[in-house]
Parts: sequence; structure tokens; C-alpha cells
Amino acid sequence: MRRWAAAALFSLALWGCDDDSSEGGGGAGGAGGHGHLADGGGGSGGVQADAWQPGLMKMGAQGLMVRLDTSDPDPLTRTQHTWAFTVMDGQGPQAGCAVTVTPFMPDHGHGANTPPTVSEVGDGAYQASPIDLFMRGLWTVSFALTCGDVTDEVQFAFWIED
Ligand SMILES: [Cu+2]
Repeated sequence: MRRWAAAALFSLALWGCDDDSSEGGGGAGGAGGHGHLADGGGGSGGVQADAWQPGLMKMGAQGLMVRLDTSDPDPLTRTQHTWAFTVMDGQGPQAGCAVTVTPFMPDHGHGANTPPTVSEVGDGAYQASPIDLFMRGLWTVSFALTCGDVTDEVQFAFWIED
């Protein structure tokens, strides 16, 4: 009698446990999934994605700045882009700089298939093409700059959806 009661309680406990785990598991899984996405987007190699907008500007450690003037297409999407940008320091636009632009996916450890070609199109105005953001995910785009005797690096990061 005592043994039967224990078995019945055990069985009830199992039922209760199953109900709890299916509901709780589903809820926790959903929340965990969102948390993981947020971690992945925000914590990719410690790189924070920038919000693309024309005129977005960043400064390197040596004081050289890159202002992203336009992108074709705009907004950024999973394809090849032509970017127009301006290189500046505290005094204004910098003509005649040597500029190398490098797209890279830090989470995947690879770059673009075709390295962009950079050309100067005006007084401190440059163009880079193609910026080939061909895969969904986080892309960094680094600008290696040498203007006169100043060498600097400016890095942007963008999350590319489909
Ligand atoms: Cu990739």
C-alpha cells in the first residue's frame, strides 16, 4: 500500500515535471534565443555596429578623420557598393592621401572577394569601389590613411541584413 502510494506520487510528480519543463523550457528557450542574438550582434569580437547614414564620421588615434558622404546603393545592403568619402584632419579636407579600404567579417575571419579600388576625385574627396558586403552579418570597413607624415586608421562597422 505504501509502495503503491509512492509510485502514484512519483508518477504525478513526473506529469507535473513534464508540464513544467515543456512550458518552462519553451519560454526559457525563446528568451535564450533572443539573448543570444543580442549578444552576437553587440559582442562580435567586441565590435559595435555603427548606424549607417550619409555624413557618418570617425576619427583615428592620430587625428585623421573619415567622413562617409554617400553610398550607392543607400541604405547598405548585401551587395557591392560605391562609397564617396572625405579625409580630413582638424584643419579641413586632406588631399593627396594614400588610402587603403579593407572590408572584413570579424566573426568569419574573411574579407571581400574583390579589394576596393580607391581614387581621389576632388580636394580631399575620395571614392572606393567595390565595397563588397556580400554576406549577412557584421562587417568592419577599415581605412588605412597616410596624409603627409601622418599615418592613421579609421574603422567603421555595419550589420548587413539581406
Ligand atoms: Cu562571412
